[in-house]
Formats: sequence, structure tokens, C-alpha cells
Amino acid sequence: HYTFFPGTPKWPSSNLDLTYAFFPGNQLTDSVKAIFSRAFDRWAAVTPLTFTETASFSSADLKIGFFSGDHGDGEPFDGQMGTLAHAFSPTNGHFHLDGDENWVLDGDSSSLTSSSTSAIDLESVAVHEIGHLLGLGHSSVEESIMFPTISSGSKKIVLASDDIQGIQVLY
Ligand code: TQI
Ligand code: ZN
Ligand code: ZN
Repeated sequence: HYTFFPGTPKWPSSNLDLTYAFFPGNQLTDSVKAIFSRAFDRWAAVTPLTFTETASFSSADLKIGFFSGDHGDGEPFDGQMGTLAHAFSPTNGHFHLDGDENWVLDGDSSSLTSSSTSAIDLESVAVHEIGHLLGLGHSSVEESIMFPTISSGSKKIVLASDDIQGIQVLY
């Protein structure tokens, strides 16, 4: 079953139209940004929330960036595998990804299975971490996006009914 963070933090009903921005230092391509946009769409489809990209990193509700090793928040990344990404509970908004992972960016799962065992599907991790940004903790349901493990070389981007039920309790 789904869980929430302690105290059930969530975005306030006065701010359900959330903005997001990419860390300017990363210079991400449009195709990488499109992966995050698709991941936001999964959650927007089942909630009253909307997600709009803004150019202003400092004023965005949700702040997305790739970083390597120690990046100043006390939760350093660890190179390939191990920790892939972390996102903080509402209303912190920070979503960090480990720049040293072997991220798979294209939507074709055949490229995942054919690539090395360290390949991690970016869209799958983005959908999971956005769940955290919105207030979901981990789920005990294996099919759910919020289940705390994913096999390398696999893709999991469709919300399970457990994810939908959990987010609809919050919003
Ligand atoms: N990062 C962990 C995660 O996002 C960080 C974490 C550990 C955490 N315990 C937590 C976050 C408790 C919130 C609450 O789960 S991770 C997966 C998965 C990770 C793991 O790098 O291990 C995904 C990131 F589910 F596949 F294992 C994304 Cl999808
Ligand atoms: Zn971080
Ligand atoms: Zn998680």
C-alpha cells in the first residue's frame, strides 16, 4: 500500500499549479526536458495539479538538476548505481539526479535491454521522484511506481492503481 511522509506534507490547495525549472548549469537538451514533461503528465492526468516549465530556477516550485558526488545538501551522490536520485518532500521542491549514472534517455525499451546492466531509465526514475516531490512515500505494492526497487534495464512509467489512490488522497 501507499504511504506518505511523516506529517503528510503536501502542496497547499492555494498552489496546485506548480512550476518547475532545470538547473541552468546542466544545459539539458530539449529531448531530456521532454522526458521530465512526460513524467509530470502522468501525475497531472490523475490529480488537479498542473506542471509548467519556467525559465526562472530561483522562483520555480520544483527544481530539477543533475549533480555528481557532494553537491552541497548533505546527501552526496555515489557514482554509478547505488543512489540514483533523490527528491525532497513538499514543499521543498528539490529533485536531484546522480549525473554519474548511465541514464537511458530514449523511450525505446529495447535500448535498455541491449545496453549495459547499469542502464537506468530516466523517465522511470523521474515518475518515481515526482511522486516524492508531491508527498508520496514508498509503497509495498510491487507494481507501483513508488515501490522502492526497480530492476536495472527495466522501464516502469505507468501509474498503478495504488499510486493513483495514494495521490488522490492528497489532492
Ligand atoms: N533514491 C531513493 C528513492 O528515491 C532515496 C530514498 C531512500 C528515499 N529512502 C527514501 C526517498 C525514503 C524518500 C523516502 O527512493 S534511489 C528508485 C527505485 C531511487 C530508487 O536512488 O534509491 C527510483 C530513485 F524505486 F527504483 F528503486 C528512484 Cl525509481
Ligand atoms: Zn541532492
Ligand atoms: Zn523513492
